[in-house]
Order: sequence, then C-alpha cells, then structure tokens
Amino acid sequence: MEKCFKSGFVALIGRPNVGKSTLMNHLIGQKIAITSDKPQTTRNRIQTVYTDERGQIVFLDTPGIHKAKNKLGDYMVNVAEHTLREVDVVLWLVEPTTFIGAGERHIVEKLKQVKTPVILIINKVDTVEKTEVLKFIDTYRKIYQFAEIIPVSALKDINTDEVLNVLFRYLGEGPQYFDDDTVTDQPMRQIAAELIREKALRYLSDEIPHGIAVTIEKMSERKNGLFDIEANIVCERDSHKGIIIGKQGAMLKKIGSAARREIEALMGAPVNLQLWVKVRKEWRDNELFLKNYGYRSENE
Ligand SMILES: Nc1nc2c(ncn2[C@@H]2O[C@H](COP(=O)(O)OP(=O)(O)OP(=O)(O)O)[C@@H](O)[C@H]2O)c(=O)[nH]1
Ligand SMILES: [Mg+2]
Repeated sequence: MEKCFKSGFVALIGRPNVGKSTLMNHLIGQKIAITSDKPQTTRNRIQTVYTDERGQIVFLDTPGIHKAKNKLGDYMVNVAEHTLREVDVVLWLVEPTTFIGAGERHIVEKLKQVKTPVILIINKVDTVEKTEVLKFIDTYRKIYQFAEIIPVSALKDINTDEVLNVLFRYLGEGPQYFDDDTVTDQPMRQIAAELIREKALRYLSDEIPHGIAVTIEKMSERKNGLFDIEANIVCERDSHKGIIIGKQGAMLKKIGSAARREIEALMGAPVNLQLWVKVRKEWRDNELFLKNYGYRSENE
C-alpha cells in the first residue's frame, strides 16, 4: 500500500523578537529569513518549503504582532493577522516566561477568531532552567486550548525535529505544491535586499534600523559569471545618513562586505556590491514609499 503524502500551510506568529524567523530557518535547514536581536526585523510574509518522504510543509513567517506606531507597522501587523486565517496549522511562539502581557492576550483574542489548530512553541528554553519550563506550560495552558505545547530552542536546534513530527500529525493528505528542491518563493533580489538590511540592523545603533529600507536598483550578470548589484539603503534623516556611511565610509563598507559575503554564498557566484544611502523623510508613513519598497497589502 502506498503511504499517503501529507501537505499544508503553517504560519509562525508571535510577538516581535521571539524567534519566529530563527525557528523557520532551522526547520527548513537554510537561512532564508533574516534575523536580529532587534524587534520588528521581519516586515513581509516569507514563504519557505520543507519536503521529506512524509510530505511537504509550506511555512509562512510573519512580522511580529505589536502596537503599530506608523503605517509600516500597521501593514506588518495586518500581514501577520491576515496569515492566521489562511493556514492549516498555527505555530505561536512565546518567550520562556510565566508573564502574560497585553501583547499575548491580544494574540489569544485573534486565535479565538479562527478554528485552526494552534501549537504553542515555548522558545529559547536554552536560556532557562529545565524545571522552569513546566511552569510556563502550566500558565499558557490556562489561557487557550492548544493542540500541543512544545518547548524548543530554535537557536540551539533543541526539539526542532519534534516540531516537524507534530506538524505532520496535524496535516492531512494533500498535493505536493512545490518541487522537491524548492526552498522559497522569495526572488533572489529580495533575499539580497534583506541580507543587506540584516547587516545594517546588526551594525547600526538602536535608533536607526527601524527607519531603514533597502532597494535593489540593479542586478546583472557579467559574461565571466560575476554579479553586479547596486542597492540603496533608505533612511529617514540626514543625520542617519551620516551614521550609516560612517567615518570615511567605514560603516557602509562594513555593512557592504558582510552582506556581499552572504549573498555570494547564497548565489554561488562572486558579487560586486555597491551601496548608496538615500534620505526619504517619514517614508514609514508614506503610502507611496511603502509600496515602492515592497510593503503593499495583498488585498489591495
Ligand atoms: N537564546 C536563544 N535566542 C534565540 C532563540 N531563538 C531566537 N533567538 C534570538 O532571538 C532574536 C530574535 O530572533 P528572530 O528570529 O529575528 O525573531 P523574530 O520572532 O523573527 O522577530 P521579528 O521578525 O522582529 O518579529 C535573535 O537574536 C535570535 O538569535 C533561542 O532558541 N534561544
Ligand atoms: Mg522575524
């Protein structure tokens, strides 16, 4: 008898910085979504694919759900909450703590509006005592009827295989949506832009990163296989532009060479990366700029 092939869509949701993108990257075994120690790193929905002999899981990484302070924030929260309604299983990631705040309660309210099974992932358990974890499970069990609760460390890859095992239990028989070797639907241009933004997040001080967008202006291949990429780092103030460029261009060089190395590894080809810094005042509240930078609602 032929074994049934399972498939379905799984959303990763939660507050900013809980480790959604880190977990997704570890589940698929490749870094597609950028991560950082600063909240609100992910801005768009990022789709990736995991395939093995049991079936195929399409993961949707979403921006952290938070109290939006501008139109970009509205857009991000909208993407996350919209995704909830389109999937077969929800993975809700939380910090390892017994503290349940307004943010968590807001998410519970959203979850109650859908019938989708919700698996609670208590992430970052590498940072707490093992004995503590039972308390977190107990606290969360009281606020929602979860299909399962799984303690995990996305970063240290603890219990991540168990997440896949459980997911396959909750998915039904279904078609193979993508080829065996498809990992994401993100175009290379977009991944390159995100990698540049990730390095900017890493090296710049806290105040600037949230106001940054990266656009790829040119991406072309030379006859010898080298890629020329030209990108703009967009920021909101002249003073920020100065910081991003740095003394004699040192900061921009640092961001550029770190990004170039990762883009080269991903593309398997040498890359000549040129970065420019542009100022667009208040772009995060400007519909036109938001659209230009790729933050456009699907239901528009
Ligand atoms: N110690 C520890 N750190 C983790 C773990 N998972 C993620 N992190 C760290 O938490 C930070 C946030 O991770 P991200 O994956 O960017 O979090 P996110 O939920 O995608 O954040 P947003 O995109 O901003 O919503 C990064 O510094 C990660 O390295 C974990 O299991 N243990
Ligand atoms: Mg993220």
